[in-house]
Amino acid sequence: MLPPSSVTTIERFILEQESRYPEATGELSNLLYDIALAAKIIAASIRRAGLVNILGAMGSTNVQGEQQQKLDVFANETIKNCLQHTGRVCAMGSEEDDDIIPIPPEYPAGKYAVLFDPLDGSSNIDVNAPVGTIFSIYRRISMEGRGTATDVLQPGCKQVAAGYIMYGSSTMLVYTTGEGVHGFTLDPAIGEFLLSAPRIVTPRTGQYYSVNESNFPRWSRSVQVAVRGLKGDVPDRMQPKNARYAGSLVADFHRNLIAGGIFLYPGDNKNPGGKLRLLYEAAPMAFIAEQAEGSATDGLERILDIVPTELHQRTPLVIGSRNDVGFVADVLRELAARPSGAVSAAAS
Ligand code: FDP
Repeated sequence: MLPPSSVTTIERFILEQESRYPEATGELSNLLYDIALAAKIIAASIRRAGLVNILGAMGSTNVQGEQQQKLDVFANETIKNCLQHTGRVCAMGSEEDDDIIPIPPEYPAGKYAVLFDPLDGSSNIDVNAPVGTIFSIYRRISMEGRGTATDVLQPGCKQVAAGYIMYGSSTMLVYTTGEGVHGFTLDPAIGEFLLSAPRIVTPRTGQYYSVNESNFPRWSRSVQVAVRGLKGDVPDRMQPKNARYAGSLVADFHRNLIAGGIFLYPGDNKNPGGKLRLLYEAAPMAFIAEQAEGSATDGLERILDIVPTELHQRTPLVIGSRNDVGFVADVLRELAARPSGAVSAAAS
């Protein structure tokens, strides 16, 4: 077999990016490797998840007599263990933990705050469908010592990096540090993430819309009209789209990022604030979407401008190709101005 002529590992790529900034200390680069390491450990564990029926269910005792952890707990602990001892992080926040996660006293605190959803879409695990990890990195605001709530409660526009790992037919890590969006595929044979999608740009108008339409009766009329518009109700303004919904944000977002499309999780009359978490899901995905020339809104406001007040705050989310998100935002705005009216056939 011939050696590959040009393979870019994630390490080489991050180092090359870092070398453009002579003042960079390398801490952010190392933090990104720490996350990549956690991703490899989680990916290996997910690959074995389908064997649990044969080898023993999660949460039960395995053949060595050890207690097996559920995958979401395992993913959460893995990320914490990979980040807490390095001296690069001052505090963490996880979708799985109620409160801010302090760095243990025996380890030094660093200059970054990291937020993560360790295993998003975890209901998909049981059916062998894709799941993901989402992460978001902020520079700390507090001056010294352990991190505080101010370090983790920052608006998305202050992120220095964000990304996700999709555990699908292959494992992909996609991230941005504000210089475009880059994708890497894990080569399991050598255990390295290799550059597979440099500088991802999402199409201006997409082919797909992704939304849980079983919530249709509980949506406001304006959301109903906007979703009907995506299906072809106002053809002069929006060509009909094809539906795709996996029920796993990372998988739905990733498909739309590459092929073009829009993902929506609006509020409804049961959950007016929506379902998805601002800090662990919406803000990091919004940073990636914008860096790929897409956009993200809660219907009224740019996601990246929302200032969080709570760690587990939820938000409605409309994210993806710029023209599609713009269409939905315009319809919501038009109907907020005249709630019982119809949308105009042509864009205002
Ligand atoms: P899950 O509950 O399976 O963890 O926020 C979590 C999330 O999945 C997203 O990944 C997904 O997009 C959404 O919820 C799916 O929610 P619905 O089942 O209500 O459609």
